[in-house]
Amino acid sequence: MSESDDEGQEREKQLKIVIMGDGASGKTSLATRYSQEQFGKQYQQTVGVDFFLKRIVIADTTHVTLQVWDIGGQTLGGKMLENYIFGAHGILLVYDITNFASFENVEDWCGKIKDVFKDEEKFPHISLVGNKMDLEHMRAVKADKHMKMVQENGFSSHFVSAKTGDSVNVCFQKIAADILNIKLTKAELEHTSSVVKAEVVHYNKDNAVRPPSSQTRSSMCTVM
Ligand code: G3D
Ligand code: MG
Repeated sequence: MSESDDEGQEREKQLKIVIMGDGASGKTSLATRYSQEQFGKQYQQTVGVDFFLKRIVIADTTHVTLQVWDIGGQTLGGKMLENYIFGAHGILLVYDITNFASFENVEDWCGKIKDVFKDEEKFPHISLVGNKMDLEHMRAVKADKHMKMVQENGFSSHFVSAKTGDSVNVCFQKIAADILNIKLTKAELEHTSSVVKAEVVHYNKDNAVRPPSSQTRSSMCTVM
């Protein structure tokens, strides 16, 4: 399918999704896995990549472009952090299931989100994402602790492995569907081959403070 024969133009939506969490929790690995279906290669070495675009189809009819942002080395006190979060439709709070501190710090990351969105009408969809499920034998955060946090805060819940790719596509697919209020059937959740295109984007650092509007989506990006 070419770009132009997408007859459902008015149905095409773009969602800003931000991946947050402690350093080494696996944010970049998750972004790499989702965008390029690989682990620990190119993406991390690619200077100047702030987000990538991934076009997906939900429930066979809704075309969505996910604009996935990795906050990179931004810490909670980082000056640019608010600009990364601003305008997000969905936020993944990623922690490493083998690192308890990374789980505890999720609350602080969440506090930052509340701060940024305190005057906004729409609060983003927030998902608690336990990464490194391939290291189950080294788990330091019990699943019930994870579920308690999910329930107390109204988060959605995901467990993934960026390393093996386990549940990564489904995680993003489900988050996008939740944001758009589309209910996926079990079959659809398991059928993750509806990804049609992924692009890595170079985004001018000088402009990084502003999230791009949906109108400018592909024209302002350099596609690798
Ligand atoms: P960050 O972007 O949140 O800082 P990274 O995290 O994506 O750079 O990942 C930090 C380290 O965790 C990396 O290891 C990476 O390979 C590893 N990692 C990320 N996701 C997974 C996962 O799902 N399973 C396992 N086993 N490891 C993972 P190094 O050794 O390169 O620092
Ligand atoms: Mg990183």
